[in-house]
Amino acid sequence: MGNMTTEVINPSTGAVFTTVPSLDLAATDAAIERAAQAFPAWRAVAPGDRARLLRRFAAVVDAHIDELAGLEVRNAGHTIGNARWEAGNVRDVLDYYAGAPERLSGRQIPVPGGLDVTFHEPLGVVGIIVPWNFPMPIAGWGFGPALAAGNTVVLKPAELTPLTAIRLGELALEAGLPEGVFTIVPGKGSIVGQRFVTHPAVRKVCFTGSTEVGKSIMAGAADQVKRVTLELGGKSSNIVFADADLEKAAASAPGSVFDNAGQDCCARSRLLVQESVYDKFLALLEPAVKAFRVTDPARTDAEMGPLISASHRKTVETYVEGSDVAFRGDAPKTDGWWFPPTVLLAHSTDDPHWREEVFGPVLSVLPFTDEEDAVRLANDTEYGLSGSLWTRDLGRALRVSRAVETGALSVNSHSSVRYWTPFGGMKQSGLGRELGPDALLSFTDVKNVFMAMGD
Ligand code: TAP
Repeated sequence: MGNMTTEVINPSTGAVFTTVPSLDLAATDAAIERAAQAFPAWRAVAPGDRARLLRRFAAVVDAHIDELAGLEVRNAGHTIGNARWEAGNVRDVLDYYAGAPERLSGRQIPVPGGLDVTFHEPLGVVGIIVPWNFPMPIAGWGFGPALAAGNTVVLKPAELTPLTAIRLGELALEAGLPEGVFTIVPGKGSIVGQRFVTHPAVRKVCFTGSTEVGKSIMAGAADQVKRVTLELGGKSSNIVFADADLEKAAASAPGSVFDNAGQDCCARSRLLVQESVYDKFLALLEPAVKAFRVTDPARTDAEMGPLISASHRKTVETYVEGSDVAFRGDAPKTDGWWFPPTVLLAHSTDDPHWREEVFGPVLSVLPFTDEEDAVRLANDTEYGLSGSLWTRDLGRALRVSRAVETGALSVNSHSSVRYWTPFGGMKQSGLGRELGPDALLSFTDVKNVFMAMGD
């Protein structure tokens, strides 16, 4: 292990509460080499046995939900309700992909002169790079299907939020996964993360984080034609048509952008309201925003905790300074990186809070005239991750769903992530899809085998 350490801070108080190792290049190489050595035996584990091990891993995670959730409340300021869901999501994703090893079928293709079959071969070592905003789920969306397909995994948590990943690595061993199959490599993106990109034994990198770093990873991966899955930024729209259930749309809008203090790539941080109901809708929205409970995230009634760090809070603040504030909620005035839910009126599509990903509890509002205008405004961004639309008109719901360029859209709700269904971005929000029935195949390569029949 490298001899450096990182201080881990509780964002609700600003206080350091533990330290973790930060691995250097030699230690990273050693972890990758152990993962490469563990690969042949892991891919050879019989499908039913690999499935059983993943189910056991899921069961061990389930037995530690409260502990894992408690770590995330302290380390990331997530509300306890969210953190329990997140730990449960790791369990569910493991259970879901535990069904995969026994169903990873190839095809038999009719050809003359013999037998032709395809195999979905595991890639080898998969490197997973995780951001700080959802440390547990994003880790699980990578390692669940990667392990199920027969790969070994090295995983780098974000420096700010390493604790749950480190614990999941220990729980994997407790569940009986062999040494080297799933290794947590805490450290810096510029050292550990970069090494996943450059080390030839790492055959695929799954990266979730900023579009800027994602682009550099894609460029770096080209050198070895390394596979990548990228889940990047977003600037998603919540489109409210005049014919919608306005009360319901207004009541749910705060959660769609302020959940996890807005540090969610799927946050509906743009609110598009049809102009005929614009004033009425804002009047309904104001009390909902003011009632959004920002408090100690360990409290079961907390709806929002603090931002992740002091520097991130400064960045978020720059979007509010000098902007037209419609109304704001409340936040504790104590130590810690608190920020109140804030609604801003956009005056132009060039306003930075309308155009850029704020990644904080800031909602930018703009009126639109008709369906065509709504679609044009929603698509006026380099991102394309998620979004919502509210209408009672089924035809319009279908037309707008097809027209908005995003990877995941919900009608009369704000759902983006369900482990049964594909998740990922269009345009500069990403490349590839996680979760759902097909994600497994992105951790494999197809091999075609022809066997001559003979005479
Ligand atoms: P990033 O700075 O991109 O960091 C993400 C991860 O990449 C961290 O583990 C980071 O390590 C590592 N990293 C940084 N530089 C690297 C490099 N040169 N090579 C390899 N790895 C490197 O983003 P962030 O600030 O953590 O997260 C916020 C952003 O991520 C937002 O823009 C958000 O939209 C996006 N995001 C997107 C999604 C999805 S699903 N699309 C989900 C979450 C977040 P360190 O720990 O050293 O920084």
